[in-house]
Formats: sequence, structure tokens, C-alpha cells
Amino acid sequence: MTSPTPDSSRSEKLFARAQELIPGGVNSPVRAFRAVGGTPLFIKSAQGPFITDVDGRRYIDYVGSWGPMILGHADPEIVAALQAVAANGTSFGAPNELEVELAEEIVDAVPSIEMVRMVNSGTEATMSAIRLARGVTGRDKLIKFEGCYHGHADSLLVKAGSGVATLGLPDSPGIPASLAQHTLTVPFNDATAVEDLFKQHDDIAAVIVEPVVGNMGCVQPREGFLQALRELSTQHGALLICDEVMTGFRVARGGAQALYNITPDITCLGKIIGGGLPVGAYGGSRELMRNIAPTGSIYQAGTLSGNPLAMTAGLLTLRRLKDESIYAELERRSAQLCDGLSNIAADAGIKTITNRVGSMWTSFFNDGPVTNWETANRSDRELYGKFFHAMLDEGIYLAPSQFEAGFVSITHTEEIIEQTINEARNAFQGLR
Ligand code: KE4
Repeated sequence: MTSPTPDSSRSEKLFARAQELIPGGVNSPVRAFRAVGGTPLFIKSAQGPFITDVDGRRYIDYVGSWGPMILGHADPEIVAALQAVAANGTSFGAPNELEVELAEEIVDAVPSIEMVRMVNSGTEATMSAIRLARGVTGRDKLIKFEGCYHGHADSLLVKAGSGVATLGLPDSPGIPASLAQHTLTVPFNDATAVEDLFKQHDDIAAVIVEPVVGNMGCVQPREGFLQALRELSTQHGALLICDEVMTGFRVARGGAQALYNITPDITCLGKIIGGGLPVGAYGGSRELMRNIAPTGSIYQAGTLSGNPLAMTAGLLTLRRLKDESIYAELERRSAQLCDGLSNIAADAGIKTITNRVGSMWTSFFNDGPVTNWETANRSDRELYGKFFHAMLDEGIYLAPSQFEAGFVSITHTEEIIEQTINEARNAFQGLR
């Protein structure tokens, strides 16, 4: 750690303090800039498409808190509603009307969900979904895909993406081999490998998948891949879990399952359904969800689950997203951005591959198609790091990792997108 000097930035000074108090100076590893180098920016405020750091520098933000901020930061309606609701109490530890209303919004938007349980993070959602699948099937094994990240529950930190891939970590210590052995991993987009696992194992409880991967960077499912997972799971008595923590209400109001016409047994949600406050959720048929305590014996609980603040931010966000024209506009602007970035990279003689679904995308510094972890991992991490900092110098804040998705919000106007492309032109030219 370099000690701050009098002319260090406030971020550098804060980072020095933070590293004495918090592991790596951050409360989530991917924020630490380990993959791209340099000092993470400490953010003081955010508004619409912008974030402002503690040194007063403003950036056009394409991280959007890793997905939740589809309406942009500090949406005035949501902020006002939060102020009003907070005045009535921040947490009751008892049922409240807002929980019912948010559940109604989710059930209305996602037909495969007849009943839903709120939790406080995506990790809790996927952890609970796995327990449910194991509980109802009486089986232990789980299939996940290399490079997919489903939060940090023990069974899921096996060949995971996102921060694990970013840091190049082996599977995390602290997970008993007796548990990890039940997690089987295969390449994303390889249905044959899944079929082979089902032939080898008769105790597979579930297949869990990011239907559009965000956590190795953005990777789309091949034609028929998700349908194959659905068929294989049904054929072998396993449950299909779609982890839509990132894609839910992002790629479509009904999530990736609507886009690709797939019906999972369990859907996990997070991010957007909390509008920037801590919320996760998992849901499925009434028959399945009734196995969850207190109606069933599969236990899951949470002190702050369904708290009025998080419910308010999520509810207002989902109500706004009922205006489907939002998705059409996000599609237009995201296409404008990604086409622009691809073209200027080519003009600068830099090979990039852009994968995009709706308003989530990744520009891979890579010369081949990126369809799974093995191909994503061929990307030039070092060049990405240089691009990240060149864009930061131009006032554009991208994900500090090649293996993450970027996000466009409804506040990223066409002018903001054009400005981004122009500034990216300078960044790419600087990489030549
Ligand atoms: P959280 O526990 O971080 O709320 O959600 C875990 C999770 C589950 N499933 C998917 C598909 C996810 O993308 C995530 C979390 N996403 C990362 C970004 N790639 C969160 C950022 C971070 O770890 O700080």
C-alpha cells in the first residue's frame, strides 16, 4: 500500500484508511481495481447517468451499481418516496403492505413465478433456491457453468465468474470438499456436457444458469441451449433454476426467460427489484414454493427481508418498467453505444468482440467469438486495464474488470451516448 502524500487525492487518502479497516479496503472485492490497477474511486454522489467521486470528478457511469440502476441514479420519484417511507419507520420485522405489492409486481411480470419470497441479496436468493431444489428432490448434486457467478454461497463458489474470475482465484478455501464435490461444472453453451452429467449421476437436484451470462462478461445463450437445459432437467427429474439476478427486468420486463421463451422451475432475482436497495428474491410455482417455511419444512429466513425502504425502491422501479417503451429505447441506445464502440475500436486497429443483450454488454479485448469461459478467458486483461483507465481519464466509468457486464440506463440520453463514443475514440487512439 502506498502511503498518501499531501497531494494524494481524497480517494487515495480514503483508500489508505479503508485498507486498515476493511479487507482490501472494499466491501466487495471487484470494487478494488485489482484487475485494472490503480486506486478505486470513492464515490460521493450520483445523479442520473453520472457518478461524482470524492475529489469532485464526474463520470458517465456504465456500472450502475452492477445493474440495479436501470432508471438512473437518485431517481427523484424514488428518492422522494424513500424519504416519506423512512419517516414512518425503516424496518418492522413484521409483514407490511409494500411486500405484498412488490410480490404482485413480480408475479405479474414473470409468469413462471406464482409465489415469491423476498431476501436481501442475490446470494441469498440463489442459496435458498438450491436448498429448495435439494429439499424437494432429496438429491445433493448441482450443475453450474464455468464462469457463471451466482453469489458467494458455498455450493456456488466453484469455477465462479465475476470477482472470483477477475482475481484469478482458485475456488475459494473454506468450502468443505464434502460439499464442493456435489457441484458439477461444465462449459456454458454446452448442452451435450450437461447431458453426459445426467447420464453419469442420478442424484442431480438442479441445474443453475445465468440465462444470459453477465459474470464472465456478457455471453448470450446459443440457439436451443436453454431449451436443452429445460428438457434435460425435466427428463431427469431435476429443477431448472434461472439466476436472473442480473437479467431480471434488465433484458426484458419478464427477464431472459421471456426473451428466450423458457420456463424455469425457480427464478432468482435481485438488483433492479430493489431499485438500489438490498433486495433479492426467489420464486416459482405455488406447489413448489409452499415447501418453504412456514408452510413447508425447507427453512429460510431474514431479519430485514421485505423491509419497507427496499420494497419502496423496488416497487416504484418495477412500476415504471411496466412502460415497455423503456425497453425499446434502451435497446436503441445500447445498440448505438455498442456499434459506436466496435467501430472506433476497429478504426484504431484494436480487436474487440462486443456481446450485448438489451442494455447489458461487454466489449471483450479478444479476436474470436466469446461463447463461454474458455473463450472469454482468452481476452487481453492487460489491454482491457489500459482501456479502463484511458476511459476513466476521459470521464467514463466502466466495470473495473474484463469479466463483468456494463449497463445502460434510461438516463443515458443519445447525447450522453454520443459523448461516450467520442471520448472512447480518444481512449482507443491512445491505446495504439
Ligand atoms: P449479490 O449477493 O451480490 O446481491 O448477488 C449475487 C449475484 C447472483 N447472481 C448473479 C447473476 C449476479 O450477477 C450476482 C452479483 N453480481 C455481481 C456483479 N457481477 C455483484 C458485484 C459484486 O460482487 O460486488
